[in-house]
Amino acid sequence: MKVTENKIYNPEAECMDRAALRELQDRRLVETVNRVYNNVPLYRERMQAAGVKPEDIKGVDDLHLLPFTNKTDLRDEFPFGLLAAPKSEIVRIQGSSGTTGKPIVAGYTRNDVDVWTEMVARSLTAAGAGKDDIIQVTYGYGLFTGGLGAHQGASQVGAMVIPMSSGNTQRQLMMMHDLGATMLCCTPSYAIYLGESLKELGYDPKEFRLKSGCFGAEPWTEEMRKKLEGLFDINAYNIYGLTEIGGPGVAFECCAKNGMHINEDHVIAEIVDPETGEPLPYGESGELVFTTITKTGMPMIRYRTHDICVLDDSPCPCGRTHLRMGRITGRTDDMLIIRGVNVFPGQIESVLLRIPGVAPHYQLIVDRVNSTDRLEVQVELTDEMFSDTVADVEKLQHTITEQIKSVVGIAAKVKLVPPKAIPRSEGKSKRIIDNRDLTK
Ligand code: DLL
Repeated sequence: MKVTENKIYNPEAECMDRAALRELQDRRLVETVNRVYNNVPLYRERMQAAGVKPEDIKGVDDLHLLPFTNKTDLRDEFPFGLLAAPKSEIVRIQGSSGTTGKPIVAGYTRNDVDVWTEMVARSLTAAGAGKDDIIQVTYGYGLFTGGLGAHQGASQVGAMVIPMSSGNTQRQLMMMHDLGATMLCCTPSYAIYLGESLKELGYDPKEFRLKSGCFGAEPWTEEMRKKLEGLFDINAYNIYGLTEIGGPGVAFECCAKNGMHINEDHVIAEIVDPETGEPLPYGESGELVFTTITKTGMPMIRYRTHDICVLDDSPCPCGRTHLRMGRITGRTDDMLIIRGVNVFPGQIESVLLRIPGVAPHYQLIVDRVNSTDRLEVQVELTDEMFSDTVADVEKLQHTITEQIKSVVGIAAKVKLVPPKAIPRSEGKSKRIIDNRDLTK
């Protein structure tokens, strides 16, 4: 494996003395709290209900006094209710799956896009990127933050960007080979698929110039890292982020490959007990909560990510002083990530409820076949539909498949099952059967 040099994009910020960093966070938090209190009714009302005034927040030590925000707030305030800046200041909309059929959207000002770009530039630099690199971006371009985020960061470090977007494995490999890409940015599962397809398509891995990859947008494991590094003879780095906070680059791995540095001059991270919401000490596993302290378009205060991980404040040999987060080991809600796309059972349900002929009973079965996630949606037919002609049933199956594709954004296999075939439960119905083994 090629050795990655320990390069730091912005040493002044990334290696800042922790006491100075704390002062910076205190100041930026106070600014942010005032901004949202004065401009966003939801924050003002929540703070008033909790009996907290902006002047009560003097710094990070007071963070716990502030109420949480959640994905449902973005849904309820859709599309612009959480903006803290006039719409005329918003230069970009990015989005991701909501808990129902509608996506949630986040508005970014010019400042927010610049902050995000800097965070990705830091991430790519930590993975070895510089102006001599050729970076193939295979994350999807669009509302999803992966493609544009990686693209902006790659441009910022002065690299040559190949904006492939997702899909078309043969073409991806051809470009990677012919243009001599040195870095790959995509989901880890797709990277494995590309690596496995390489030999099948008659390429010799030695003909590739790839030396590293920045992989994220879905959970992965150390086993997957080993596999990826072997397939391409590269260094594989983890990169984390979410649309609401600032897309990819919120946290990223350095050459120590031992947790992802959180860009703490832009966000404050906490771990809380998912049940009680009480903050937990570093080292304990719990729900990750972020507060943005430099965003101006849609700042987020104590945003509950539903991602489970641990925070680590031990010194890192790379010299960066920012806290590290461990791999995401689970979710506190029912969100699934399938081929990098966030999927909520509620989205599928909203599709099914609109289609006559199906009963509101369904199950989602997720498998991983040859490193690729597969989703099967089993849907119960109504009694009337069950006695219909085969042609009608096939038409229905086609309609459901198309609508899931258009609402959720992924291809699912739809299997229609007879009435009462899906097991009923006395309590919460079991909607998801996830057969993927994320330890491999
Ligand atoms: O997935 C942003 C991103 C793009 C990150 C490209 C990294 C690379 P969303 O679509 O809003 O944003 O989904 C955010 O994806 O809350 C996690 O559950 C999951 N996730 C993102 N990165 C990782 C990772 C992008 N490295 C949600 N490991 C988050 C595990 C991840 N899960």
